[in-house]
Amino acid sequence: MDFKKICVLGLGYIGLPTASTFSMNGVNVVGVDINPQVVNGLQEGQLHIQEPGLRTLVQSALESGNLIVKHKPETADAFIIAVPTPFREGKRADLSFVIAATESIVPFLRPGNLVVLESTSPPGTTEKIIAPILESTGLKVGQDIYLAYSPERVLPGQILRELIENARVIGGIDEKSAQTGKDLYRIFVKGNIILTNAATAEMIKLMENTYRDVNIAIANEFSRLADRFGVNVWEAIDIANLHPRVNILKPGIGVGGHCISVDPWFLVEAAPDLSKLITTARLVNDSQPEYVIQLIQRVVGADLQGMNIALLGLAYKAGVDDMRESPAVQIAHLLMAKGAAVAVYDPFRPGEEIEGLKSAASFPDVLQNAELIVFLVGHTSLVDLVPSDLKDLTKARLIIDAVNGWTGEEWTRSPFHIYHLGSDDFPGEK
Ligand code: SAJ
Repeated sequence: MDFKKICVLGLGYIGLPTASTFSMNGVNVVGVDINPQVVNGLQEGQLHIQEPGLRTLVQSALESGNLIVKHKPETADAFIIAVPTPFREGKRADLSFVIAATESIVPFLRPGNLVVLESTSPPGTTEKIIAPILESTGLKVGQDIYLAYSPERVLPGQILRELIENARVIGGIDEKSAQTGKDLYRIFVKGNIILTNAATAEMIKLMENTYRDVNIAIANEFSRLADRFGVNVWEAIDIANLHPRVNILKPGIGVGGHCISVDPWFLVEAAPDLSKLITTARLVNDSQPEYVIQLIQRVVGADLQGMNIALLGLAYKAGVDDMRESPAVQIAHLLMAKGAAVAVYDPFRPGEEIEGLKSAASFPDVLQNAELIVFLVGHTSLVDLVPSDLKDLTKARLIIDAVNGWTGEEWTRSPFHIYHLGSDDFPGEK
């Protein structure tokens, strides 16, 4: 099938790169977002999100004339739905954006159109929720129009490259839909395109992120066990990973972001009786910020009232500016609730207001009054610091390094006393 014009609904971290990449490959793209600020900003060349290379890509796409940005969809050969699926209370998937986006294309559907859902969704969503909405037009899915589920699998920080190079799964409601989906993504995807059915594709996406969550949970649990047994977990993981069938991930301050900390709950919601391990892994990762607070208290004592603590890094992971569901932000709030005087700094958002916290304008600023420094997010610019970069900026001599970024002799011999999460050096009850 030939795609001359497509409509992409939702211009966030996935929709915007996808729309821009299609338009740079000669397709006319109408990018749609319900948020007027997003649409107006993009029309003036302003981006509402940060991702390496995205600004240049979007600007080129807009300048080429192939990408236009609007509030509402219009007729097209294909529609891609890439809106968020957050969760509402009780850890249940909120499909209201997916449903609203699907309903918004109904007046513009024509025979021969393809609709692709990219948003992460509970198993069965494409067949049981999307198909009936599309069929309210009288058009029959599988006969008059094509419908597929194709999960995005790109890693924030590397979206533009992974969008093109990663293998792509396309789950059709029937074979013809899957094949039509392949024709569409082949326009720019260089990786393998694997065809399957819609429910399998939905499950694959959830399995991938759940697998990662469970793997991180066991790393976090290993770090607590290592602390109890007087072992350095980082060294132990490195050595264990030399085994050809072992690949343990890294412990840390918890799992953030809008994917891995959310998606496993979609499986739990769909089948709580069958997902005990998944539930436990979520609870382990969600409790990690509290564990970090306990580590801090083991170093400086239980009473944090009035203590000046500098937190380095606020993003949900290293190398991104995204603060959504960030365990670092959670740690800042937990410390403030205990009366600590918290100063925060993220090199990606200096001077900005983030979830009720104000990032210091510069690295020296965050250290000014610090009595304790806690290194939370391993942004390269922070990992690369050496003791002499800090020592004259602060009177603090205690550091808790939760990312194992400041190691080696220069740190051991420095005037700082450093405690590393998951290592054998923490005082107090183990
Ligand atoms: N984390 C650890 N230890 C690790 C790896 C990660 O504690 O060893 C933490 C990070 O610091 C972060 C969280 O986990 O807080 C998630 O980070 P991530 O890099 O593992 O994943 P995301 O959420 O940025 O992107 C994931 C990716 N999924 C997989 O790798 C299976 C990406 O490919 C998906 O497209 C994305 O979720 C998504 O949108 O679903």
